[in-house]
Amino acid sequence: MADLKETLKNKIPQWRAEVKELLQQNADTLVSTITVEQLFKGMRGTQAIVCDTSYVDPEEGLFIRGFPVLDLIDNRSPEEIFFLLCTGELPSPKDTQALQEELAKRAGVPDYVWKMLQCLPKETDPMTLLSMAMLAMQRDSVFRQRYADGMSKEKHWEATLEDALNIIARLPVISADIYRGRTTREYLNPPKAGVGFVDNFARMLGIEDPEGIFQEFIRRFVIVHSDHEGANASVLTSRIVNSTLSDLYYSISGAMNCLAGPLHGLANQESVKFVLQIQDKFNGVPDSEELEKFIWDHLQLGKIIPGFGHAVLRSKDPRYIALYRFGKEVCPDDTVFKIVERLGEVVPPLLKKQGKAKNPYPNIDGISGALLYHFGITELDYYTVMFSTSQILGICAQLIINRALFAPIFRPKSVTTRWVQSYVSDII
Ligand code: CMX
Repeated sequence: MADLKETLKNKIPQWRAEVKELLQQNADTLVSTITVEQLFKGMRGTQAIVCDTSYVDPEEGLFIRGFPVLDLIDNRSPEEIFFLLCTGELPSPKDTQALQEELAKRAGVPDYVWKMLQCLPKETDPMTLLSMAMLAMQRDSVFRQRYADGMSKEKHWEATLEDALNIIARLPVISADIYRGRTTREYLNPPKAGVGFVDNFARMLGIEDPEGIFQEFIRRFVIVHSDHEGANASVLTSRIVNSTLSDLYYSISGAMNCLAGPLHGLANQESVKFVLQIQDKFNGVPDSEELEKFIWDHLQLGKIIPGFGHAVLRSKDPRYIALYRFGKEVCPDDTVFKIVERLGEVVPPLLKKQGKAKNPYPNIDGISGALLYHFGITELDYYTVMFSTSQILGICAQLIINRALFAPIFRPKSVTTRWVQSYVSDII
């Protein structure tokens, strides 16, 4: 941790200087405009946020600090990815080990969290449990305590880093417990010192894994979900909450509540539900013609095909490609995987024919749930918890950087529909 903190300490003055210079020389330079359609349709495509941790190229997909995600997927750990997201540099093996050790020290979850989770009704949605656990721990926020003690603005990022490390250490433990609590009601295996995020998370979930294939899957799953720019709905939510100087616990709980929506983090479970519906209807894997008809009828009813399309990407999601390749290696004959594979062939031409979706290709949520299902995690409402547990790496990194750069409170201006009507009529 000393190494992560030291690296950040060395870099932050330069980042601050760069932003200061940009603002001094170009404060009024126009970088984006907004159309009436963007005003009414979720500001889609408006360039309104700076995020240095990752970038989504419409054609090539996710880059993490300049590395295409496919270059990181084969051999990097979540600790390395977190270091990279925060600093822009891959850590040395020594730095990685130091970070792992630091996280292991912080993994103890306070007792009141377990008590709270255990007294909630069994049917409580797992995302609600996760978000409540996050909020419950807010009392431990280092940022909150130091702020109350009069911490200077200069030090905000250090307190945010402290909160981030505590959250990253504890969240896999809480997430695994939520899973085991729902499935077996058994106590979890406590985290082991000396092993990393992935080994612990995979082991604590309690899936039989004699050859370590599940663990390998979890590593990939965490990396592909770790960050996706700064303006997707959940990350943007966390940034808005954090911009008020609310701490990471409040900010991440906000992101989780946002991720729980069907158009966002819930899409992976919706996608598996859809695949299971196909499996039931056709008693297995339909042939291409049967599937084409089924999909076309579905589209004619005005329904969406979960796991396809994207607000920014305009080609096949490389995160989908990464998990598809893995699935092809480990479970090519699994029925759910085969249906996913067939959907990947059949759906894009039909979405193109329908002519509405700007991106007709599969996204990550079109495959991640199918692989979880293959490994025996069949509780679909748990999938978003896995997404969230991975996404905290990127959110924490973004918020540490925002505090380091003194990001101010968000306050765009809203206008009324009457104002827009009057504005456009003046132009005509
Ligand atoms: N199936 C059917 N129709 C779709 C579609 C899909 N998978 N994706 C987009 N469309 C439709 C939209 O509903 C919209 O229709 P209307 O004009 O009638 O409202 C039209 O095509 C245009 O949409 P768009 O501009 O291409 O897409 P948006 O930016 O509005 O929405 C997204 C993006 C992801 C919400 C949308 O593609 C969708 O609902 N996909 C299915 C859910 C999903 O897989 N979500 C996971 C996204 C992954 C991520 O967040 O990283």
